[in-house]
Amino acid sequence: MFDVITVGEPMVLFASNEKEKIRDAEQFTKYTAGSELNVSVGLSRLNYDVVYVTRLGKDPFGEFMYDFIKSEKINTSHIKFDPSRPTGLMFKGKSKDKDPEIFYMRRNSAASGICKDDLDFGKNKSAKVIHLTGISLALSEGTKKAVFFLAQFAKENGIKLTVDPNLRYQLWDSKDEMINTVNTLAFMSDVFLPGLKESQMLTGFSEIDQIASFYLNKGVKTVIIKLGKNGAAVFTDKEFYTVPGFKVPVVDTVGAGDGFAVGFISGLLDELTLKDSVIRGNAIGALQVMTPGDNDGLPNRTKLEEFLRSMI
Ligand code: KDG
Repeated sequence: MFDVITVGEPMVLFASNEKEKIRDAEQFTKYTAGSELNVSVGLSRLNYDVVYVTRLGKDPFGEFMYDFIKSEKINTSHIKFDPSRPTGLMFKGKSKDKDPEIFYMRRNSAASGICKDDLDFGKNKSAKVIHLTGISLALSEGTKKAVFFLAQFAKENGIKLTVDPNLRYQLWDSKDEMINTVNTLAFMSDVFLPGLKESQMLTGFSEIDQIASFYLNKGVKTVIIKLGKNGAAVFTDKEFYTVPGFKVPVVDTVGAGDGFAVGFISGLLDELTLKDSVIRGNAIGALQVMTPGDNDGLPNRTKLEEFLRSMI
């Protein structure tokens, strides 16, 4: 029995050390990135058994990535190498008060060749949570099928499904296709985790209660709208409340949503209350924005507890 299964594309990330614009940057630091990878890293650091399904190129970046994934003790049983395609790359400008410039080199990457056949879990049919994002829906027809296959697998096996829309406009041909596809996945989720702007784009509504009703009426059990530094708004069919965020010095905002997912999912796995899971989500989101990479701020249990104690 796994704790969590997820599928996605890992990328080697080159983050500018000083310049805001990638074209002006001369020095970069090498990191790893990819939303579902970040979530896998965070949950593994909290000692969960996470199966991360992906494909890597048989190139120096794929080898670097594999070593990183192994060093993070993520379950590698569903990672394949594809010698015919490259590992995805991502570049990031430096910016602490707005979203940084992002440039991808990921078209036809090894991970865009992920397909349903990569998702054979044999007799080990069970996991406690499946976590999916809209990024993998956008990479190729194969990754889209893989994501919906896993969503259906969650439904059929009574596995909790968490979905983060993670809208990446650069990856979609059309806005309508993005909205329809991501909403189809969102409607299957038990817990839907959009950011405020994303949820406005996906529903056409501006108010959080209208947005939440839109998804609750489709059968989603819990809708959590992430409000950045203001925390998160939580909606179920019985209750609504907001949980304030933690005020921390921001170095880079990328990865905050993945940090939130890590904290929230770990709360579910630890059987915390919904509210305490959201507090943990806010805490790990805050820890992640204090570092320049996309997963380098994700804590182990000791660091998480220290942070929560320091914030009282
Ligand atoms: O959520 C953080 C991700 O956006 C980042 O690590 C890279 O997966 C990524 C993407 O597609 O932008």
